[in-house]
Amino acid sequence: MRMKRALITLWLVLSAAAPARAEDGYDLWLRYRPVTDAARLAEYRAAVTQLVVDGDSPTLRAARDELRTGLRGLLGADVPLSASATRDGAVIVGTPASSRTIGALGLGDALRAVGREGYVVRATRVGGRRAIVVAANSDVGALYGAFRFLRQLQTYGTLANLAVASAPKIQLRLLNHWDNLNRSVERGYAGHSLWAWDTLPDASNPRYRDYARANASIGINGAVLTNVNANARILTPEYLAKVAALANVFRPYGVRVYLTARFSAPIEIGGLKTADPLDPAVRAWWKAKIDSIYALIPDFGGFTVKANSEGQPGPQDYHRTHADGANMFAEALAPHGGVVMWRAFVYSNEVPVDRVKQAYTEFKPLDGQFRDNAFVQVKNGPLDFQPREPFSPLFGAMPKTPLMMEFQVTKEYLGQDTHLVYLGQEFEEVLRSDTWAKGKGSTVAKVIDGSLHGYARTGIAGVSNIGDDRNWTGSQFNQANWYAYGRLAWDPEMSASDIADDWLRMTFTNDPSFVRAVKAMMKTSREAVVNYMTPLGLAHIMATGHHYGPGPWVGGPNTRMRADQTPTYFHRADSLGLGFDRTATGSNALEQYAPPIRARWGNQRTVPDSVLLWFHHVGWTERLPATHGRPLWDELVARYNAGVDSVRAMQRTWDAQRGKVDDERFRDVQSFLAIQEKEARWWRDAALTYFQSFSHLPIPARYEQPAHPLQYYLQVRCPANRDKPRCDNVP
Ligand code: GCV
Repeated sequence: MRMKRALITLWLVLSAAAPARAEDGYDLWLRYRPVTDAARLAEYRAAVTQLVVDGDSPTLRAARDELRTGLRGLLGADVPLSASATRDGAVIVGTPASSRTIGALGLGDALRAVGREGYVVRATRVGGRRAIVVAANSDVGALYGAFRFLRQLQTYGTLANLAVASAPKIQLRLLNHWDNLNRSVERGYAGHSLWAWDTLPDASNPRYRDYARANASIGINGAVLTNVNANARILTPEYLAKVAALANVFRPYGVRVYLTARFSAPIEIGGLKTADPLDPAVRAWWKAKIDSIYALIPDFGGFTVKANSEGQPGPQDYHRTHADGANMFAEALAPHGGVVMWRAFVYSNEVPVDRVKQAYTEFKPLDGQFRDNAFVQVKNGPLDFQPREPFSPLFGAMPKTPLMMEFQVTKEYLGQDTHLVYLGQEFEEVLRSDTWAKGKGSTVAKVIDGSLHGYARTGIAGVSNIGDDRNWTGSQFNQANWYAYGRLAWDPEMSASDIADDWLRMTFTNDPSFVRAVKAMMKTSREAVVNYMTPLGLAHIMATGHHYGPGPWVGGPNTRMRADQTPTYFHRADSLGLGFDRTATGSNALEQYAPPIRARWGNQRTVPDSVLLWFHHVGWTERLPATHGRPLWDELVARYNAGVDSVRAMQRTWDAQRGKVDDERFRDVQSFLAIQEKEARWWRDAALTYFQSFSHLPIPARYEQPAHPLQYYLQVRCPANRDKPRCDNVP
């Protein structure tokens, strides 16, 4: 025993002294670096002595390979493969169908409870010997279980009495890639698209597999490969062959491919004169197209469709409804088991009374008219992925139509690549929001996991933040948002804090002082961005087009843009006050919510500060509970300053981690936080000097005064149409 300890200590010393592998973020949360806690390492080495993977499907081979790589990295030595458990410490992986050992273990009830994709990971005895069983009903369940087992070691959890059972609460857990065929990525801040259409299908790329591995490790089981602003060419045989090649790489990892369908494809690539969804020739064209896709990709998932929104064609062009359009696809996909995900992000040609009312107005009347393999995919809020919005009133309002959640993982409106914002907090806030659709406790999570309305199908989509940057997501901490999205898609009731804990341990270090401090930092980061960009329920005051940096002044009669695309439309500042009256005296968007919410949010005495200016136009000197009894102007100044202060606190927290993590990533994060601090000040000063031109009130002397007059901020330019807008003259 003494000898063993000494050897372990020697190995720890040697591995610490060995030249470190470059930490460029490529490995994500699957780093598998040596366990540095000697007691845990001893425990793991005793508990894991051989690997038995029963079955030889591509998916079980992927599980075996992952376990071998992971265990070798974590334990510092190969764990030998064995055909059967011959000693204490076997890790046995498989399904009752692939493994006689697992079949004989009497896991029937436990396995029944975890369904097709779930798993059971258990310390047990097999033939009188200690073993750990990773069991599932399907090969992909076993793969998920293998990742879960590795996570136990990566996070330094004990293996004693290990007893984990888990099943996803949502069936379709998808990433939506807004990737174009020229490899640009709409709202992408991490380089080019991963999909190298020019070299597919002939050339593969290790990143395709690593992408699928990363997704499988968090349970993501589908990828919509193309932009919702769709290009019909993806549906041509040339491109479908490329899609099939990607599908082949992803398949062992349980990741199915989906595409976006351009509604006018029958005209553009089919030679038809119309795309009318009720025209028999159009329907026949789509049916034939879909049949041809399944001939190439038998497990093709289906289509996401953006129609009659922001200039995209759709059924309304032919005076048909969204349901008519969706049902045409659903009917053709149904025989193959495919689905259509019809987006509710509609943005019609007419400027509406209030843009945030539109999705509900158009879709609610269609409830019950969609075929059962059609989803309606709804953005988390009624507007467009703002730092904070109330939940979309559609959640809870369409009991007869499976609603999918659409989150945006890429941070279009939240500082894009550089600002550190942990979206776990935002996703959690939305998922826990109570719609009151069936009384108290009717949370958004229960709507989308199907439990509230008994949906037979369930799904969730996250707009991907992934590109070909070496670190995948443009910044080290943006990886946490991909990770958190996947974990919440598996279980929408999980705590964002627990997810951050796991992510930090796997991505950086298990050092408890690091995990404690940096987790706290991540948890405050979302409120920080809300405060320095859009406090108190403000929204969409970003510069127009690229949405990077402040632009609250954009709008009014002198712009050539539609009113409802401009910040002045949304914040409604005037000499009296600030905010959009969405109560009965204004646009009455509030009527789209359930009565208890209407009552609370509609009353200035009870509305929470988080949505104050979303629903109310408040006088500059008005004192409300939501402004902590301070005049609105003072509260606004306090919030913008709090945002900047939080970023400075984040910097201090991070600076204190020097030496606890590798230098490469430490410096990366540090330099981005410096950009964030500078830009938080820019946001604060630009917004406050602008709003001050209405309030005519001073910024109290106890606060930092703006570095420049409003005129200065008006001339800061961020070039549009760049992957990563960098702005000139940021103060
Ligand atoms: C893909 C916002 C974004 C657009 C995006 C659109 C959508 O308007 O700015 O880039 O288009 O949402 O979700 O369809």
